[in-house]
Amino acid sequence: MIPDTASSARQWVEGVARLTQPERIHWCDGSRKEYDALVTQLVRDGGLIPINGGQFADCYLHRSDPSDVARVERLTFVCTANREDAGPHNNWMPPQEAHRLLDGLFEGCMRGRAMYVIPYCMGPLASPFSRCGIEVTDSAYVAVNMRLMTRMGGSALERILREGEFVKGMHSIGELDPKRRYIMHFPEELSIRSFGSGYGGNALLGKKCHALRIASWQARQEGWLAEHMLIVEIETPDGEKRYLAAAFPSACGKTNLAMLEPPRELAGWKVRTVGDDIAWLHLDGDGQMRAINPEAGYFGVVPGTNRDTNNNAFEMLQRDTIFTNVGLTSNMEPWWEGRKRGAPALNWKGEPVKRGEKAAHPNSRFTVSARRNPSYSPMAEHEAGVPISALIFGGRRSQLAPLVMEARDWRHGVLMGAAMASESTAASSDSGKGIRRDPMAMQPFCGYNFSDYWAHWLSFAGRSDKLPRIYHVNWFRQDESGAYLWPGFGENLRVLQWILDRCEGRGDARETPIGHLPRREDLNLIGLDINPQALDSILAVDAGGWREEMESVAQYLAQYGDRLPQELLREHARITQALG
Ligand code: SAT
Ligand code: MN
Repeated sequence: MIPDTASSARQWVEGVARLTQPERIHWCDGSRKEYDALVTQLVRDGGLIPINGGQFADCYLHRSDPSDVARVERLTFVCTANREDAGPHNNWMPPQEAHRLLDGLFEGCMRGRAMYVIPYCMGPLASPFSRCGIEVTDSAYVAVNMRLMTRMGGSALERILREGEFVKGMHSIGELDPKRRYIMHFPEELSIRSFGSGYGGNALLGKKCHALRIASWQARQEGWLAEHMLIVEIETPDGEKRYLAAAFPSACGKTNLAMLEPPRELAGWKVRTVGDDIAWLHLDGDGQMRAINPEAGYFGVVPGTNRDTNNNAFEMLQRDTIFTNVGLTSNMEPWWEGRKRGAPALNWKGEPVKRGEKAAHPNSRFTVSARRNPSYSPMAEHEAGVPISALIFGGRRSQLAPLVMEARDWRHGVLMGAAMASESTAASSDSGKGIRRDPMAMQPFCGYNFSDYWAHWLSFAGRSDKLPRIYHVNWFRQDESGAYLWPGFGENLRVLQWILDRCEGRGDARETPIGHLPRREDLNLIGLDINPQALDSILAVDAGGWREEMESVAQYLAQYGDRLPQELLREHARITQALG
């Protein structure tokens, strides 16, 4: 199991051990036996709390440090040799300086602790599109989560030894001191160093750090895309399977859409999950875009999950799940806002719940293997990935953005993605309040200058004439009283139906300056309980509001200066002009 001393993997791990001085080194094999042993040890040390085994078999609760409950963008850096390559949207530090700082932090940090060596593969083990990495960590919680989230252990290590190349991830929880916390990326070295946090997105390095920040850099060099997208399979009543990939910011419903349950009126349609967070997109030899999900599990937002909002997720959480920062009922069941059953006794910090206080942290999470999902698509294991019919962008916008719109061509679609904006959520501890621009839902995750990223996106138009169509959706419009205008959840399938109809050249639409929008009669509304005025307002185009929006997009894009692709500006000018 432990590789040869001559291998680059072994040499790198030994170098890390010399720096961090662990008491012992544990090479993870990824077996169930090892997982159970790590869980037992975590329970003994208080890192995991067993949950009532009656309802929830083999489920545990982890309470993170109260200062460490979400990603911290302020402390996340992309360290490229040339500052411009990281771009204005990333924090940057010269690589040498970053290494010096981190060497200081990592020096001796694992004294008296075990060091876990986690070889993992992002994507199906046999897929040519998959990429491997090794995460070294002093957190057993990270090791058990990585086993649920990735293809981890012996088979990944075999592939690493065969290929000789892997992403090097070094992680230590340090003292969990927010003042000594950094999540640093070195795309040119294919390496990641994360110190001082045990939280998912900062500590499970295969996920955002590798599969998005480092992979987006590699993808640009190699001609593909690493995106913050779910991948969903939709089977029509005729048995035709279609695949969509959709980018929404964190905590905006990717997991719910990926696990959507069709409403009763749409019986005969089936929806299955390929991925809920990340998609790696490639063009095949015919110019067809195909997607793989690099992950093997879900790290999803818990609050709001119930039988009505996401029955598949609710089902899968009953077994082999690690909950982080939820509350507990008096009989040790996990509890969260929107669970709809029972009452909390303890909050996420383990204190008695006070009246009016939330028991679960708004960014509390579940970690569970994708195989537990009743709607998991077998195609998620397919080496060649799934063919993508349409790409969808979306944000949480209480105003302006209509229910759905279609870009008139690829270039317009790239601008739609670049102009995305969303209200902030609890997934990041420092994104502030209000609306922020979040291009392609990649603001926190794009590992290189957005100008170059948009140029890379635009370049696909010259490489294929079979590219997927591009759409923008918004499930979150509200009226003046704050009530949602669209029911969302399962009913979103009606919007996906229109999108698929359009892709097959069937569905109708009206042309507007901001794109093609369905009229009321173009949507399948059978059995849908919705107020006609509400429907009209989410299908309307507010030209004045859009003129202001385009002005704000222009201001946002201006910060990218001369590096910004002119094509994007020309597209912006075309739409502004059309708006009059
Ligand atoms: O914390 S994660 O980045 O893993 C989840 C999210 O915020 O999308
Ligand atoms: Mn995410």
